[in-house]
Amino acid sequence: MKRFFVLLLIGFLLLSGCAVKTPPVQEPAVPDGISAATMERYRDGEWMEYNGEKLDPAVGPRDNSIKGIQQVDIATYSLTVDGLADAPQTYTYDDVLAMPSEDRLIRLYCVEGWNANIVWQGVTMESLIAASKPQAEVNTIIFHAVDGYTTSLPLQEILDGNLILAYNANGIALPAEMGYPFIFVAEDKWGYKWARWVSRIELSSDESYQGYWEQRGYSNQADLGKPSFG
Ligand SMILES: Nc1nc2c(c(=O)[nH]1)N[C@H]1C(S)=C(S)[C@@H](COP(=O)(O)O)O[C@H]1N2
Ligand SMILES: [Mo]
Repeated sequence: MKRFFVLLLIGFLLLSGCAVKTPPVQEPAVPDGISAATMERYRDGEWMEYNGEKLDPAVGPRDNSIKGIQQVDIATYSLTVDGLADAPQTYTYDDVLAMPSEDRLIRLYCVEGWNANIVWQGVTMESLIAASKPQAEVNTIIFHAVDGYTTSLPLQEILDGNLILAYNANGIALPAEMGYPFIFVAEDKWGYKWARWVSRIELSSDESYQGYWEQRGYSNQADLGKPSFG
C-alpha cells in the first residue's frame, strides 16, 4: 500500500514537471520568444520572418473546419470559375501557378480569438474573375470548397481590396490544414470568409447569399473590428 502511494507521488511529480515545461497549445507566442508548441507547428522550409517581421506558423493550433482537414488529390483537382460568366474557366493547379502572382503579409483573425501573421502568395481574384468575362449583373462572388463549405463577398470589395487566392503560405505550398491547393485570403474579414480548399468560384447576382456560418447567424459583412455575430 505504501509503495502504491510512493509510486502515485512520483507519477504526480513527473506529470506536474511535464506540465510546467509544455506550454498550453492554445497560448499565443509571447513577443520575446516562441513557445515550444508554436515552434512545432512550423513546417519544413516555412519562413519564420518576412522583411524583419515575425511570422506565425501557417497551420493554426487546432482545426475548426466543418468536416475536418480535406486531402485534395491534385491529379484530379480542378478550379472552376463560372456562374454569370460569358467565358467560364476550368484550371488545373499548375495553370493557376503559371499565372502572375503577388505576395501579401496579412493577419488572419478567427472569431474564436486567435490570429496569425502569415505571408501569402497567390493570384489576384481580379485576374481570375476577368478571365471568365463576368456579366454586367455580377455583384457577388461565392466560394465553394471541397468540404461543401461556402462563403461569399461583394465583388466590389474583392476588387477594391485587390484580394488574392493563395497557394503558398510563408514560402511553402499551403499545407492541407490551410486549404491546399487554394485559400481565399479575405483581408480585413473574419476567418470564416477565408474559404479553404476552394474548388469553385461562382459569379453571382445574389447580394443576399449567405454561406455556411452566415446562415448560422454570423455577420455577412464580417468586417474585423465589428461584431462577427448577428
Ligand atoms: N472549406 C472551408 N473553409 C473554411 C472553413 C471550413 O470549415 N471549410 N472554416 C473557416 C473558419 S471559421 C476559419 S477561422 C478559417 C480558419 O483557417 P485556418 O485554421 O486554416 O487558419 O477557415 C475558414 N475557411
Ligand atoms: Mo472561424
